[in-house]
Amino acid sequence: MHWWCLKRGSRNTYGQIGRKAFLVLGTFVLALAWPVPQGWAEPLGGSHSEGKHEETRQKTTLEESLEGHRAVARSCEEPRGFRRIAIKGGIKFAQAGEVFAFDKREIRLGRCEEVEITLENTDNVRHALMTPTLNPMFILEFTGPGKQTARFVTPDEDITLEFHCHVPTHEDLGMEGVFVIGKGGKPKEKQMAAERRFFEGVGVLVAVEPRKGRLVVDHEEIKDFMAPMVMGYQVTPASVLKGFKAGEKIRFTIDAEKRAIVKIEPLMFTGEGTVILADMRKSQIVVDHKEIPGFMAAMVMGYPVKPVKLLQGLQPGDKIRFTIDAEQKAIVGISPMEN
Ligand SMILES: [Cu+2]
Repeated sequence: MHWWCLKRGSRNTYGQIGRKAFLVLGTFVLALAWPVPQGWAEPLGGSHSEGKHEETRQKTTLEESLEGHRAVARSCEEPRGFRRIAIKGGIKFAQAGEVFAFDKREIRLGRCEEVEITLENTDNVRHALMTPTLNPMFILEFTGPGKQTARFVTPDEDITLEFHCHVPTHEDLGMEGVFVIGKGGKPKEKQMAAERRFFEGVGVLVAVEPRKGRLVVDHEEIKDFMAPMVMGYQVTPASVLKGFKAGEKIRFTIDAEKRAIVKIEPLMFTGEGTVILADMRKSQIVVDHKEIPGFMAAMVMGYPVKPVKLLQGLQPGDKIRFTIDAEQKAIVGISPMEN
């Protein structure tokens, strides 16, 4: 099966040869970055880094909280060492601006080491010591005053793992710290991606093949998943592709477990209407438009316009056809209509 490639609307022989080279290089880089199995996703072009890409969208609180609790580090199979650590937790360890705290805030551990933690809770309330990102998760939780002991094995990796009191609000009130394992460091992107299931991307459809349940999309960076590039993906179910055409801007959701795109939403809508006001200074247009299917009912509405030069020469009463980019929340294309 061959996928023709089309990038930035150009299609020439030299470009195609260049892209074949990119395909090989891209596959190689991809194999390093994320274990994409053959057959469901393949790069069809080089990274399109020449364009300006939108800043990565803000994550929702839910996503952030899921991310915070994602297991990123696995214990090693055979511990190479052993150590005991005593940690105390309670009101009396709090510093200025805090209510609760641990007496130790940074604990250095070896790689692949069995660690026995004895937590002394010096308050008569419930406290915990939890490492949410360790896999399997480590937790000690009990009402004090008192002591409890449990063990875990550190991963064989230079990584910094946060620990905190899991009792609601206690972490924000100061009860947190870090285990620095080996030299410490951020979790590897690769591991993070492998543990995560859904990824959202934005791009322009290059080809749609409903019968094969496939699409090709020229997409922006997909955070923690893939650099900007032209890629072919499986789509499941294939009916998700219904109604989409090449050239459309979309937002799509990749299910890493199903190895396919499982959801597509349009990001471009076309409307028709009459100009009420074209304001170059504010880069806005007010337009009395018909229904924009899937986007908005018929109404008089003001929209930002990008770039502002699209407004040049427009007069009240002009009939126009316009394109709305739902991601930028702006009109990004305007063309005059006859009558
Ligand atoms: Cu607590």
